[in-house]
Amino acid sequence: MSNFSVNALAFTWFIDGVAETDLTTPVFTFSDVGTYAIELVSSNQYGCVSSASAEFNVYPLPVASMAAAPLNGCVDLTVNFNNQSEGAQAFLWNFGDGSTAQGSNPVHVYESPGIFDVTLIAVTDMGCSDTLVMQDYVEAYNLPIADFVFTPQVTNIYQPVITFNDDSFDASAWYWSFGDGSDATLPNVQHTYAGPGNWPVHLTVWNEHGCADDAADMLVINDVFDVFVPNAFTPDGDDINEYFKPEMSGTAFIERYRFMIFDRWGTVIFETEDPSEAWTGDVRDGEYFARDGVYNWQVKVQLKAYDEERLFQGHVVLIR
Ligand SMILES: [Ca+2]
Repeated sequence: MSNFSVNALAFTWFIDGVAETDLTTPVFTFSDVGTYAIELVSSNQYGCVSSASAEFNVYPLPVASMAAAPLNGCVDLTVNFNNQSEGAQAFLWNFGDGSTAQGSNPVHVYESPGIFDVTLIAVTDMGCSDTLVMQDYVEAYNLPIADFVFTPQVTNIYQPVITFNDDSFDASAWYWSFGDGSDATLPNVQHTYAGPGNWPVHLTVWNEHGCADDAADMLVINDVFDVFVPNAFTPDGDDINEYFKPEMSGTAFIERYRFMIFDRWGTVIFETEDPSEAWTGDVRDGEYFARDGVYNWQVKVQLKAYDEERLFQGHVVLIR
């Protein structure tokens, strides 16, 4: 307390009418909230008395309190904070990762893994504050890193067994999707493909906290067989373009082969099971020459590693 009395020798301080001390400049501690009437009675050497009074307010302290959810999870971890303080009007948050916020219910995203202390300072309109530190309150888990390799890198259907090896970091569970409807849950697996194609392989891994990462790659299984067929030929004896025959890649993989020519009524006028044999434009093994015109052709192939028969068809123009 400050004492501005003049020409006074003795003092008595009253709080709410109760004499508390004779000290000139006492120090009072108020432990209860409220408004206090403070009176100072001063007297001089002649016994003359004078008094002064003032009101003194003791404001309440707030009580800082918080809740948050979720308290742990994978990065980026979004946490909803909820102020539950009593008697405060302003709220200052420190999320422990270098970020701060104001307000009653902030949302914070933890982008880096770690264990974080969260601090809430609750402040009243009168400037009274309470600070709450929640130690190790939020834990953000790191993600695993998904990666894989497979061999052979590029293959064909005669080498359809592919070995997949996990090359992930911090993985404890695996899910493979091989792109053909098959899957597996082992870290290292072999898978056999049924046919050629570009197969999108996908690996998802999880770490011990259930945090996930994905990796993808394209597995190419080449077809071994293709057919190229001309659309015209001229069997006129000039040694130029005399034959009609499908040109094929992968003839070594052929199990069964049938090449047929039809006339306009759908009658077979030439057929062979020899992939090297060509149509020379005759009918029924040279019985007579076919006329100029358009002829339908058909190639049926059964390949050694395939279940299904392949059918190719089109038409060719014969010109003499
Ligand atoms: Ca010719």
